[in-house]
Amino acid sequence: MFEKVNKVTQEVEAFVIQNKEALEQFRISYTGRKGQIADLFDDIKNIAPDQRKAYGQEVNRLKELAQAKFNQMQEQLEASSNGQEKLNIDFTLPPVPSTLGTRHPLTVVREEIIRIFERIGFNLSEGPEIEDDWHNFTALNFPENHPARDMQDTFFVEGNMLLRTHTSSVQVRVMENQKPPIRTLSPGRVFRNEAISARAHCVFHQVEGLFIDENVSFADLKQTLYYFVQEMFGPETKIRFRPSFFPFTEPSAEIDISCLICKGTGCNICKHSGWVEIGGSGMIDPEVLRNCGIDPEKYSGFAFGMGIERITMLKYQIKDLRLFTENDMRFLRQFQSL
Ligand code: 2U9
Repeated sequence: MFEKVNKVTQEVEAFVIQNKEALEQFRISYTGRKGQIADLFDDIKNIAPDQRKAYGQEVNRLKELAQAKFNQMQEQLEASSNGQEKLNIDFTLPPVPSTLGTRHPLTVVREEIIRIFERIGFNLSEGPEIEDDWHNFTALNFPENHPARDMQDTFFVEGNMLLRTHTSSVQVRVMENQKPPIRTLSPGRVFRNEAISARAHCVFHQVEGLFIDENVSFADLKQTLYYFVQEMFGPETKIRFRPSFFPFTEPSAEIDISCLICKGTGCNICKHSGWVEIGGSGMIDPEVLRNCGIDPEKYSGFAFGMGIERITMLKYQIKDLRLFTENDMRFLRQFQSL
């Protein structure tokens, strides 16, 4: 009988457990309820009474040995089961192509504009898309009968609430809540009641800048925008200012850059003028400063505004504004990935 115990002990010690199937086989053969160790315990009734104690101790030792081996191998196999699955991968197979998204071209350009102005100390400001008449029009010197206040140009929501037609309303809020010096950039979505075409949309994006301090002059405006144009469109790009009119700036100027396509020699894009318009600018009207609680005797400032769609179309030679909202993957895939 003791020989049988020795034989099973040797078998248990020699049993190689490499995988879950072998572990199960080990359990069935040795540690399980109907395994060989259970049989050995049953055999105790056939042992001479004076040897039963020694026999019992031997079989118990074997039982502990087998159970310890089972537990250890079970733990090891569980710990390495993930690794085991990974090892089954065929590394010679071609990789599965990753489906990385791309950033929308308007996002790419908006972030580039922000980075350029951040480098010269501009911070970012945000405000509501649904505005009141004061922040969108009155504070900015729009006369009572100005055409922009007409239903045909502005989406009215209820009473004197409307969808902002420019992000200047954000800057009015900044001026009302902060003291100069102010250097802020407000990118955002704006709304105008216009028919959708290749050149116009009722929802588009603007970025406006505001710079207010003591002794700010038109020279500061020109130098700031010159820096922006060089950074955004390249060092070869020229800039020019054309006199204009806006209710909220005086004097006012339209901003043109030399045509990126023909470099100023004349082509279809610039209608053979050599110049393309990128936005507007001017010195903040003293009346607007006063409306927003800033003393125009002490402070002066400049402001500018640009359409992000327009800048993007010029930079990437996009001919139709509608491409920005159609979400055609063939168009979107051409832009920078995340
Ligand atoms: C405050 C005072 C003045 C912002 C300015 C423009 C000129 C301008 C247009 C460009 C193309 C809008 O997207 S567009 O249609 N913007 O021409 N914007 S000056 O002037 C401000 C802003 C805020 C308090």
